[in-house]
Amino acid sequence: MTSLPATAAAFAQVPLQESVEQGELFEYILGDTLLASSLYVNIALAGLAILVFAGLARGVEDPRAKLIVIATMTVPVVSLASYTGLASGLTISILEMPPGHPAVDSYVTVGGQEGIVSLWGRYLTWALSTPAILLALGLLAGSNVTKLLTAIIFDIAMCVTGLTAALTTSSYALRWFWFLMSCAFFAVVLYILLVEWPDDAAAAGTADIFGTLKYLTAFMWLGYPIVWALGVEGLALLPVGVTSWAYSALDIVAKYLFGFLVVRYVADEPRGVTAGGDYGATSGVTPADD
Ligand code: RET
Repeated sequence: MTSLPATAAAFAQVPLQESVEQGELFEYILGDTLLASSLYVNIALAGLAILVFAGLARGVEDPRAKLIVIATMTVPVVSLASYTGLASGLTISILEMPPGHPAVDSYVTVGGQEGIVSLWGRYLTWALSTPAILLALGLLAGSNVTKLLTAIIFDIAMCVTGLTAALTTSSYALRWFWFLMSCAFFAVVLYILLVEWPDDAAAAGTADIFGTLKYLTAFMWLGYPIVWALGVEGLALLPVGVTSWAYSALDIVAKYLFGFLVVRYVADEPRGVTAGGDYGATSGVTPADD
């Protein structure tokens, strides 16, 4: 039997995980103008984007065109909730990094807890918003279901492993291992976007708009892992406010400008969007019987 002092000593070794109150995080964010503005500006823009997209798509009749609009509108809808969750302190934590992490020198203390400010809610909600972006792109390109699902599944895997990288506190090397795994999944998404879908779009007659969206998406999305690597989660070369603004700036283009271009194009209901046997098209094409 273990003696009482030995049990007490064992308990003393268990690190007590102090939890920071949401209210303390909410106020901490408000006290950091750069960090706060990176979130609140996006709450406003997400709300505006929902209204603008709905206004642009008012007269859309074709079910397939409507599906593309709904997929695109999902993005600011998720974004509004995501940024509100971050700003309220709900999806933010103070995390103590593993030994060797460069951010150890730039810790903050909130509610008695020391660590970095991790806005992990971003990675979580990307698992909902980025599949919607890919759904809109895949539908525009006239992708088959196999490619569409492959892109979406690997994209969700990318976001979840990115979240895991951010939340790993056991080992510095393990954080980067998760990061690399996420990059590998990202490569699959980029392959479909840049190699597979352009041919489909050419066949569907949407090559012009798809060409623009393809470059916009590939270029902007490549920015996210770069920000992760340079930001407070990775090499900690950028402070938390700058890291957060970098993501927010990428979001403004990758979500709102992207969405605007998609909805504006689809609102005219061009044949490339309404034709094709799948997804409730109205052009009178009889679906294949296989
Ligand atoms: C992480 C870190 C791990 C490695 C990779 C990443 C990629 C993230 C991307 C995010 C795109 C987000 C968008 C959000 C819009 O709502 C998770 C940063 C590869 C590509 C477009």
